[in-house]
Amino acid sequence: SPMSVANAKHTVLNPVTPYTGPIPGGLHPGEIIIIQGTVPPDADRFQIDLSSGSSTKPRSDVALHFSPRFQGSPCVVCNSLLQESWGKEETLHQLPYKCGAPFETIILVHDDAFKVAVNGSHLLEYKHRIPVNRVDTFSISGNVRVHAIGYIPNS
Ligand code: 9QG
Repeated sequence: SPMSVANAKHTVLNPVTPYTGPIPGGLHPGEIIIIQGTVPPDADRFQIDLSSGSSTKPRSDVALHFSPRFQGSPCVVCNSLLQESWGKEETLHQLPYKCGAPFETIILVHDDAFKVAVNGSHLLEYKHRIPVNRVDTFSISGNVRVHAIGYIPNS
């Protein structure tokens, strides 16, 4: 059945960006994060990061860096940051976001991968490089307005 922010156990409304906050209870397989927002006109890029802690110095490991890019050849770049180094990028040359338009992004946590859907359609899968049980922090930054972040627990 379709998931919406109405199903969320915890919701963060209209956060100021860049936003970083705790994922309530940490992240577990079966859980879902819903992000509703709007891409401003003339956006270059924004990014969603699921991290292990919120340290900036040294920078915390990022399990999922999800980066829609609007300039040049439109794409979505995913990667992980481990011990302050980026790994190999996984780039999808497809961009379901539109400058000036609202969106809904759903991140589903599976045992082996994150699955990301945008506006009701599956977009990509990203295999875990960092154990999900280390992820406890959500960030969103760049050219984006955020209306709501919802956390839906695994039943
Ligand atoms: O550019 O690519 C993802 O592979 C880098 C960017 C970096 C990431 C990375 O500079 O930018 O997108 O968190 C970061 O440092 C973001 C904002 C090869």
